[in-house]
Amino acid sequence: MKLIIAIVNNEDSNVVASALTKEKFFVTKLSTTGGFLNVGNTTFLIGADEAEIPLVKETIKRFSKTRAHDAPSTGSFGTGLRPDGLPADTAVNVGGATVFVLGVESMDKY
Ligand code: 2BA
Repeated sequence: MKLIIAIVNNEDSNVVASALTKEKFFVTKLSTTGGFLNVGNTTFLIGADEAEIPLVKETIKRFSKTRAHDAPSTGSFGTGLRPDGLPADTAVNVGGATVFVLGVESMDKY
């Protein structure tokens, strides 16, 4: 058993959730916020067998688009913690999706 943690753009989250559910995967969606842009994204938790990981990844990848997003102004960092060397008004590419796969010691449903 593996736990897939996938961070997906909010705009793609409904279609990704639908596609995973259609493939019979169990999915939990968390409302999360990216630490860099400070905008909302969606984190999926998916428990699946190891053999199913390629299909989970392919499904997420198929529906997760890459988008340009303006990097925050210095003020958005609150205390001027904008990373060095990042010019003002820089756009960054966000996504498709960022996917982690973790081992699971056990999973029980009561
Ligand atoms: P954010 O942290 O809001 O990052 C949004 C985008 O900003 C990133 O897109 C990347 O292009 C850029 N970025 C992030 N941190 C940066 C930095 N320190 N310096 C310069 N540019 C930076 P993605 O890489 O596609 O990430 C999308 C979202 O996925 C992130 O939102 C974050 O919520 C999550 N994420 C990505 N990599 C992660 C990691 N290694 N660990 C935890 N969360 C991650």
